[in-house]
Amino acid sequence: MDVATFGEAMAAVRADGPVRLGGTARLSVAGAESNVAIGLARLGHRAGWTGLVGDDETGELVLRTLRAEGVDVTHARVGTGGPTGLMLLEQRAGELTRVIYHRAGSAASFLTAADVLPALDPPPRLLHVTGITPALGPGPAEAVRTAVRSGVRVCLDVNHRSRLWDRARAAATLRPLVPYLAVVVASEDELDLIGPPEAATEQERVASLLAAGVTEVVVKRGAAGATAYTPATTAHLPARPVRVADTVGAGDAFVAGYLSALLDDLDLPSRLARATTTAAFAVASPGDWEGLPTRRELPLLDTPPGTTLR
Ligand code: KDG
Repeated sequence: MDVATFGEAMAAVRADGPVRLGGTARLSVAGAESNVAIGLARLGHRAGWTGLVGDDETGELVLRTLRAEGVDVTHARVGTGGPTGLMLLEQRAGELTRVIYHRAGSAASFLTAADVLPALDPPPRLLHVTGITPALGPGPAEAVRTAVRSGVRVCLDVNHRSRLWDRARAAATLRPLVPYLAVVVASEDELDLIGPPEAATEQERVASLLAAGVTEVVVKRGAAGATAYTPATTAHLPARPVRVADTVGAGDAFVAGYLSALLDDLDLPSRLARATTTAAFAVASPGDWEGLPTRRELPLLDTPPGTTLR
């Protein structure tokens, strides 16, 4: 396996307007880690997702979708706890999307270390985890703590979800993971959740993470692009300009592109180039992952706007 990941994958219902007004909506699948797994599979990597879904039709939807996308779900299973989680997304005003979760007590909140460890044997080249999973409950938090200590090279995307927990709890949970991390991905406003409390600037936070053994720190800046730091070098790339269709999932697309280039042994600027490209595909297409590119499609955004390929 190239990349193993685990977390909560949910049914996602995207409403055209405010949920309270009803109207049309579209049913799909969401989940930060499963989005990354799909992105990597589309780029031709062997990606496996582990998690618990409910014994219900939306659980079937999750597993069926991941299988159809070529994600290995050997270690995923129907849990004995609650239902598959549900996430509603409403287009609230212009490009402002509001998320409503129905995931407390979901199947995924019963995940334990025992559920995820089999996916790390034999060890994958990379393990990808996010800061969402430890917010789901004590079992998932323990699963993350145990998995990151397995000796596999770990990428953590901070992915703070303020609807799940507050920043103080997130920081107290995530900071102790640092000694086990190889790659840290965070948006500008998340870096303080993983950097040391005494650090005041991005440079100090990054320096501390690198000193603790993290080999690369990647800071996402939305439309302003991203910066990647290693102990030896720094690279920055602006975001690719695209017409915004849906920004949800762009961060996961970015991670998929970045890890794909890392697995391909590309240099730092090329990792950012692939990451900003996959993120741009996500931003330009509705849905969390539906618009993600295959490897052959990566150059498509190099064509001028309005191009028709015949
Ligand atoms: O990263 C996109 C995610 O927000 C979405 O797929 C669902 O994992 C999710 C979450 O917790 O918000």
